Amino acid sequence: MNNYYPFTNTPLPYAYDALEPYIDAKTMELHHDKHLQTYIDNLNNTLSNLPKLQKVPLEKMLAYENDLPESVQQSIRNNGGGVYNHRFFFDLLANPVPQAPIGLLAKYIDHFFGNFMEFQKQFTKAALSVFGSGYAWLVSDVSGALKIVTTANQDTPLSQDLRPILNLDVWEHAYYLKHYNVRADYIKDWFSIINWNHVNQNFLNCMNEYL
Ligand code: MN3
Repeated sequence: MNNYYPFTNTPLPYAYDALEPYIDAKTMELHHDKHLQTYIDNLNNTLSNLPKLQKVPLEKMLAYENDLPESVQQSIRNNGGGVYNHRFFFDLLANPVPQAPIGLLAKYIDHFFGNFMEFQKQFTKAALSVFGSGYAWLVSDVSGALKIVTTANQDTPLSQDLRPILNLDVWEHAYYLKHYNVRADYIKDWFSIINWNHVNQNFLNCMNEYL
């Protein structure tokens, strides 16, 4: 994973068709090779004559985006967010996967949401509520509490002092070829390909920050 300028489009950790029948190969190919590539190219262009920012890791630029020079703030928010959010999203998918959370995360989900079914309900509701393009997230706040939040466009939760654990891209380009306009069907299919091993690892990394 390269976190500094110049950013490169690292390959998906699985084949384009690995997520079939839940997400089709063509969607994955376009999503990774075209959409993510465009964010990477635009981010590199934005940073090309800013040597100081070239030494700042992507996550840090996004966490402190309000401190960035005004002339590039919006571009880094959009394109840097586009790179961060897509990498995060793609890395948490696999097929086949365990169909429910594992490890300590499973216990925390039960604690904060009641049970996994209730979590699914609340997460689905949040993902459906995103007007236009954006993401739904499971995050940990500074007190270690789990929360479901949404972000618009390519905004990330990092600037709100939230630690991402899981995200779902609900831009239409993520599902339109297969699921057409029916976001609810896409969300349902996405629940079948969440790599809970990696999600649990994200969760444990967040928890370690507070210890
Ligand atoms: Mn996308």
